[in-house]
Amino acid sequence: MNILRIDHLGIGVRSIDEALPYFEGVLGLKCYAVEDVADQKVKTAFLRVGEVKLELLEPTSEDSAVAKWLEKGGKGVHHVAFAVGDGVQEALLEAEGKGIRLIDKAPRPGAEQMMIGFLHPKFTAGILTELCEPQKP
Ligand code: CMX
Repeated sequence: MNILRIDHLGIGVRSIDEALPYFEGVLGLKCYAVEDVADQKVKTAFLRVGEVKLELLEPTSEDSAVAKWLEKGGKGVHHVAFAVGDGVQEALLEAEGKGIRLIDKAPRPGAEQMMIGFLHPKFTAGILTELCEPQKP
């Protein structure tokens, strides 16, 4: 599948404003971008940790996937995002061919000008898995 690295860890929070003082004030990380991802019904805040990023996810609608996850008691890491080298579409097809249920049949836009696609956690050792690559210009 040509996984290049972990791109980011998605961390679900009720409120970015309430979570940031821990990440910035205690861990000393810096939030460098805040972005609404309308398609996913979340507001995101990004912090860099070496070459990996943390993506804080605050639901912007009660019917967003993150809101439902929080509502059911979800806490902390919500998903792991892997950067793929040969395209998200190809990686999704490869995963499907190996029996993995796809959440996204085709890549869709995510934060930071990335194209993203999710694999279902029931088929991925319980880890909601995102595959991502930079959008092509
Ligand atoms: N990690 C692990 N398991 C998860 C999960 C998560 N983040 N979210 C849900 N699940 C599990 C649930 O616990 C549930 O398991 P059980 O059947 O054992 O109870 C199962 O998946 C189904 O969950 P559900 O609550 O019934 O919710 P849905 O089926 O409606 O949705 C999912 C689950 C994964 C398909 C949905 O959350 C989804 O489409 N996620 C992908 C999109 C997303 O999360 N976007 C936000 C991030 C945006 C970004 O990074 O830009």
